[in-house]
Amino acid sequence: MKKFLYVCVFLATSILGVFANSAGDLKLWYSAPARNWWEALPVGNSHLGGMVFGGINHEEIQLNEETFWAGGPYSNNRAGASGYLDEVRRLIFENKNLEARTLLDEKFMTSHHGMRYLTLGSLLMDFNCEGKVDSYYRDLNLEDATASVRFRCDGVEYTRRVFTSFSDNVMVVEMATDKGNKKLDVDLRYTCPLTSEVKSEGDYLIMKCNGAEHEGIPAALHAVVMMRVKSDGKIECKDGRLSVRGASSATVFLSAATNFVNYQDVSGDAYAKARCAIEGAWDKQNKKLYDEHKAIYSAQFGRVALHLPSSEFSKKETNVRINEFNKVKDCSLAALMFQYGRYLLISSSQPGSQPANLQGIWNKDLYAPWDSKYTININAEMNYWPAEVTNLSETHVPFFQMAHELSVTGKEAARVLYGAKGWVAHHNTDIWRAAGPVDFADAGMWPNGGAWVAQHLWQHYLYSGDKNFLREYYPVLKGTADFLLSFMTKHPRYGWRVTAPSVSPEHGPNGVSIVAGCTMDNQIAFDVLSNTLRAARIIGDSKAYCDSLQSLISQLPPMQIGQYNQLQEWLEDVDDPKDQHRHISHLYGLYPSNQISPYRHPELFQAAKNTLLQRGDMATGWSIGWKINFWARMLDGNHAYNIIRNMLSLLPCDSLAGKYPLGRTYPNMFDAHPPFQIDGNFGFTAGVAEMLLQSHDGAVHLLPAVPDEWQDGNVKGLVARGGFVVDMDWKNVHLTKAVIYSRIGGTIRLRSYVPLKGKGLKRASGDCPNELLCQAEVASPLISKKLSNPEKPELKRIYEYDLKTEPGKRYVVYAK
Ligand code: FUC
Repeated sequence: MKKFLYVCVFLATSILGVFANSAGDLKLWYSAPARNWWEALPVGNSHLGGMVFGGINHEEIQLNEETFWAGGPYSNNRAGASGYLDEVRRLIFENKNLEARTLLDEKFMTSHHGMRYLTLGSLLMDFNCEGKVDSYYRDLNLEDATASVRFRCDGVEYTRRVFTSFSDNVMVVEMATDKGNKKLDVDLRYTCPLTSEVKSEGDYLIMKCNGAEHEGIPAALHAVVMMRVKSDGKIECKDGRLSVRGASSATVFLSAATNFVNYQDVSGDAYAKARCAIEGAWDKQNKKLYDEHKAIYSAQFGRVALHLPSSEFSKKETNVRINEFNKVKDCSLAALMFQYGRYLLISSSQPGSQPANLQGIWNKDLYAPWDSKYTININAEMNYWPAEVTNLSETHVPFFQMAHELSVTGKEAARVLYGAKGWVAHHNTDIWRAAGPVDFADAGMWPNGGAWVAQHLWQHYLYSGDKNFLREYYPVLKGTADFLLSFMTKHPRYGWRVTAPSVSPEHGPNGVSIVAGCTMDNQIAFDVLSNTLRAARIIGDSKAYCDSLQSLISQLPPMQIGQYNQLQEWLEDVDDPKDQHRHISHLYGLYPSNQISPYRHPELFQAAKNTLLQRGDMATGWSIGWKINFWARMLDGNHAYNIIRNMLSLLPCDSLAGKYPLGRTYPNMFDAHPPFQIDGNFGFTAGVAEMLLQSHDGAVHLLPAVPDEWQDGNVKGLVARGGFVVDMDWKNVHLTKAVIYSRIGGTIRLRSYVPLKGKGLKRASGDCPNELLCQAEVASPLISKKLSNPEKPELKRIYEYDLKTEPGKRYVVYAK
């Protein structure tokens, strides 16, 4: 009896030990295998992705390779379209928007609406665990980017660990039984919904998967997946299976590649690439493989730490925590979601890879929602909002590369569609960098996709101060300004220069979206022109060119306040205060841009707030992500936290969406539009960062929007414009200490709600002393004549200090 008790206590403590460990802020964990894809856990190294189900007798790892897309190089610029531009404009200016839309649908669209991102099928694993199973546990560890499974079957402990190596570009699946027990039998095979063939080649099991035709564009890509196993058991590779028998451990090396070289070239050797990856990894000991993987991953992930108050509820498994988030106090779940966004960005976007698409790199379907493409009227940009501020600048690189490639395809689009100079892209693109309009005119005729994407180049410069980077990408940035210089036309009624035709994304008064010069267009144009102007001055472009930019800036329409004290979405005052549309495009100027400041233009700030209140707090996943950032910019941490609550609400899976109308987070913490769209995860992460640190409005604002719920906490490693890395501690929602590391020197202007002390701190005086921090401006004078309720925003008192820094030095400041 004593012995039995001892065994029970031992088992209980070891299981509790597991649970206690896994209750940390950096693990997603579960007590049962995934029943569906939204419970499976994502691993990825930006090229290769896997969704790990963690089954007991039957494991599935759904596979993706980032370049496996349908179709092949193509263009969707409609020949002859530019011949109809004047007619379209005439109709718009005569208020015949419906007729303009009909003409656009007829003359500007093609049958090519973008290619789709494909799944690569799955790796299936069948085991021999027939007996009684207990002590099941699986997790995703954000500290080392591994997914693990363990359980006991008939008293034998089985473990599995999966990672997609950042150093060797292979997926590694390590399996073992405890105490060298030779009980491990496993059969490995592939399944793929596309036409595929599987063959063995020595001890390699290889699948060749044909790509897919789409909208008449033939499949130019195929993929090769291969795997090989190391084990102390007996290995056999035949009849479409790799089998291991009587092993105590086995390690699968799996690789995948396509013949994609770049958006114009599909002459790659998929087989050679996949084989080379496995051969490169094969001779390494498992420990070395893991160590090298972890070193690369954690060098990025480990730069930022965030601690928010935890409670007894934080110890529960992840799906339970999401389900209970709105009923109990478990603030640290928001920290986990924040870090998960960083994990997903690192795992889906690395230099040399494709940018993260609508689902990052994780897609189980042949026909994914919205083709899992790049929607560049908000979603793809949102993916990269956390990149600089959460210290993951290298993840931004694929997006810069995409901007460069679009500047090539978009030059042709500008010429063919509008007879214009420079380059343009519309509201979608894909791996082939199609730049023409897609879907239908009301959504697709939006000429700002390239312009918005290119703003990320300027933002990278503001965070890094890297003039070589600016020089390299200046032609891309300038190309968006060149387009506007030749495309924007004088509005016959108002005299302002406007974009026409255009839309305020996916939204229009009276059901027609086609308009001239909506507010978002004007704000984007202001960014394009004024940031290109700054870059032109740094690079030393001609005075004549700078003057032309300046002149167009002065002719842009102003932001306007309408009859409901709202910021107008269009040139005319036609907003509906009851409209809850997910796109709040006219607040682009509030976030991600910086054209609406509470200090410089309080009326405009108040109007933006009214717009936000009118649109409400609930939305699709990505729109909630945007709203967190908006409320952070409103300097209202409590409201931002309410939006966080809306995001952290469980949706078990898509088939139950009807029963969980408010569910916005799946059990695996993927964000739910629904369906799954990764932008919501990235918008969330950027939003939390924005609540803690802002640097867009002439200063580095420490803790601008901490909610009351986050009483005490600390954050390390966030980055401000000007290249300042900031650590902060707070108590009772007030800053107690900040440590600032200066990467490139320069004076930092600090803004805080509490008075500060510290060596070298001086009360701020005069203009903002750092050009990377003083990008704050409003396009042109505000029209406020219709403001019927001129409420001033209630702002907390701020304190501002200047601190001169040297590159590579650290500075400490304290609350007085
Ligand atoms: C835009 C949005 C949708 C969705 C799609 C991918 O069309 O309006 O909500 O996010 O992109």
